[in-house]
Amino acid sequence: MPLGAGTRVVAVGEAEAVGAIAAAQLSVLLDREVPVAHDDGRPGAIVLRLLSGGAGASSPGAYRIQVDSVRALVTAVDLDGLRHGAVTLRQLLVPTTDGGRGLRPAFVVDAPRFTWRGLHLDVARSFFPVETVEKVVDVAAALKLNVLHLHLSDDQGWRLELPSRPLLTQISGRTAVDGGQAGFYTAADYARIQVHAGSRGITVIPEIDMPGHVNAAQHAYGELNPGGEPVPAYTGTEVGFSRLHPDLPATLPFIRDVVTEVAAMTRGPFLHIGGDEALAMQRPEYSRMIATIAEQVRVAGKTLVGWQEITQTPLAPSTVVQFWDPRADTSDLVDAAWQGARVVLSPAQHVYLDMKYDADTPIGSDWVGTTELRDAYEWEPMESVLGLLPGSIAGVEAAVWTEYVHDEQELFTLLLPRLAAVAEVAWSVPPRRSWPDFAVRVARYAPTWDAAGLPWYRSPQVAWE
Ligand code: TNX
Repeated sequence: MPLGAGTRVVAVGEAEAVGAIAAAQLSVLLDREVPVAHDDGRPGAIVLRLLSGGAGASSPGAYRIQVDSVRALVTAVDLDGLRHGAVTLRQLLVPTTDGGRGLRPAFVVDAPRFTWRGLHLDVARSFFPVETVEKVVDVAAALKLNVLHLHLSDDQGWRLELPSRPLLTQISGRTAVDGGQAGFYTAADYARIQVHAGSRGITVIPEIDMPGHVNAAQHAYGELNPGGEPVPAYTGTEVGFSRLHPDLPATLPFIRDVVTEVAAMTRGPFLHIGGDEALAMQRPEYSRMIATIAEQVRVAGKTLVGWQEITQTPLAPSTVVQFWDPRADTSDLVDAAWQGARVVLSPAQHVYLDMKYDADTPIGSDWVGTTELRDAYEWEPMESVLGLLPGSIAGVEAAVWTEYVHDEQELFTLLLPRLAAVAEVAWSVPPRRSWPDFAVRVARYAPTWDAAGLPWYRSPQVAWE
């Protein structure tokens, strides 16, 4: 179907907002205004059709595309499906013989394998402004991801302004890892990120890391320390040294207020409490603290998410547990999953996108090794934690930690192209995944990244144009 003066997006009712974003993106690609209009039957329409009453009738996020010589039709039973269809439609753009552009004829039926397809971004070690986060959201949405997990606090900084504890950001919003940027989000900034993400089908999950990784909180509030005095700011890259003290009178009110306020500011159903690397605590004490924090999350009406270490504690069946450390014993994690927890897989050796691509990569870390594009692609979620039942895997989440990633340039160079690889593992079933095939297809993203001004890594494993 040729695209040109008559091209328009037809989307009515609930689908209109999705249609408006699709039209705006097509306008950029075609360098001409693509309007959202009602269907008058003339050729050239890109119709986004939302079937009503489909909940339960089909898998969430599924879509169907039919493109012939006169029109393109995207059908879904939910808005996520329409969004996914609109993304795939852009990938059907081809040059036409007369030097213009068109959509190639196609019939596509597609649905995600996993409901949780995420990206974790550490804004605590190095801060990234709202504009950068919005660019990350756009990149994620173009890969059909649907979760943005923001690591908002750590030893090096606190990034979300909270009414009850203003010093968290007044003091620890100004600190960062050595070489990293400082800063914080106001409530309005955080709302803006969530609105932008939401309009692209992405749920924001805030993480406040406790009971370890809390030096920034203890730098702002001395009452969280046994001596009562604020600790110095921390700008290094060690982990596991800081901890909350459950016996101090200020600790429980701190946890309660932080959890309550973050929950109230958050549109999505999840609250991530970290729980990783509390190496300065003994197991029984750690376990009690997690139970206390989990109770506050429950009272605040959110579903608890935590790193795999939280499975040392009995958890409510709805809890989401995030696997990350391939070195760790996973028996508690597997038991928790058998008892009803849902598991998000972030195996560091495949999806920690702060790892260097190879030994010559100037930026990134290498504690789990180097991760070339193929390493991020060739792995199977069902095999990453042995003993899990397929039904307990919620999905897959890539992660970028920012001890050694300090600006937007570095961030996107680490994300692209590897995020495309992880996104495909999260979306496609094994029979639909093949490295040689992906290596060809991934090259087609490069012009779109270039057009968006996004830096990316020219992996030698791909024959880029
Ligand atoms: C481990 S993953 C961490 C982070 C580091 C990361 C660096 C996890 C739950 N904890 O604190 O930033 O490795 O790759």
